[in-house]
Amino acid sequence: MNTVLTMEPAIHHFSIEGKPVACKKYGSGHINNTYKVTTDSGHSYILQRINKFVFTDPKAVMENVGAVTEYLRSRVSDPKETLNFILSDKGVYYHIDAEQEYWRCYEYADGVCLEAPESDKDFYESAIAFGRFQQMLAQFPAETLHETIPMFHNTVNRYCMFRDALEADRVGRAAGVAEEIRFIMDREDEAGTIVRALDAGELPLRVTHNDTKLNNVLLDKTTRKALCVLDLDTVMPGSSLYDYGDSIRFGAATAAEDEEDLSKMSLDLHLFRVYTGGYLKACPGLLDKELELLAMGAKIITLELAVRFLTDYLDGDRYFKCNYPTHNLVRARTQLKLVADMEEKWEQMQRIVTEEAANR
Ligand code: ADP
Ligand code: GN1
Ligand code: MG
Repeated sequence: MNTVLTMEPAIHHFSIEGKPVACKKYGSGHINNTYKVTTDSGHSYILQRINKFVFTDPKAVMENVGAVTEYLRSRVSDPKETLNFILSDKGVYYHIDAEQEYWRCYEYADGVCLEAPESDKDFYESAIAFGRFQQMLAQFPAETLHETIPMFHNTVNRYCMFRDALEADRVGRAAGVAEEIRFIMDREDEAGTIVRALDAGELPLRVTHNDTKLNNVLLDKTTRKALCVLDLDTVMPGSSLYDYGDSIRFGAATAAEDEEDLSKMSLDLHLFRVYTGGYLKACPGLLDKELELLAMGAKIITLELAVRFLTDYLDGDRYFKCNYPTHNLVRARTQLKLVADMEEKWEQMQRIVTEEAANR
């Protein structure tokens, strides 16, 4: 994946140190086009083309990201603990090229970015990073943030979009996924639990990250301590339950998000406990109702991701990057298998949350 490319010309519009000499595709994000650029003075940068299909207002994204990183910078002890964006020749945090594509550039942080935890400590540290992030943004003025993707984690609306895609059946794939559709529809009522509780004012609306996968956090190379939270594109008002849950969905799973052998996919209860303990420690302000629904957060976000992957499959793979034609279907199936396993382990998940909450 890290192939050497010719230099992306957008880099010349940012005030970087040295002359850019190498440019490689980088990382395994599903949304933006990411490159690592190195210069002759030994500096490295991340250069990204923002996905305009996903983020229809890239300026609003960069206003959010700029405001959040500036706010965090005034609260962290070391500038490496937050992303450091580079100004363009127009004095803003983005560059618009001749094709009206938006680019941004920020300092490459020399750390470890994992697809799966290599030890309990790695996963614990990611919980500390996301928990601390949540805690640091507790007083951030939420009303100043743009809703960069409207109703991003509104699971009820995700079901509506799923129904629309099913009805439209743009590429004729609906007939082949009847079993998956049934599994999803059988859980529709439960999937709305968080949205209903937010609407009823029983759960607080917080400033949340909304994309808390393990590969969106950076660990220190030597100490393996949490260094920095990445991918701030979806920082918006939301629920802590989706943030906590998404980390579990991705990092406490025994297989990759796109594992084809479903027998390999389950919930690792030990890692579930590790993350829960770390998150509750780093984010002590969670309310009783949030604690009560924490395990539900993990189940609902996993279901939501299954719905989103299957919606995109039915829609002809326009949203998530895919490496082969059934990639989204494979992803949806692994998520559904994980939901089924969580149902098997439901009582144990609830007990672990209660125990870790009591041990805080
Ligand atoms: P996407 O929205 O496509 O997921 P990300 O912003 O998460 O894009 O970036 C993709 C990947 O690039 C990340 O998962 C991480 O591996 C790597 N990455 C992003 N920012 C940095 C950074 N500042 N330093 C080092 N690696 C980074
Ligand atoms: C996308 O950008 P990335 O790869 O970190 C997606 C998340 C999904 C995730 C599934 C803006 O995250 O919502 O949970 O894929 N980001 C957006 O892996 O839709
Ligand atoms: Mg990412």
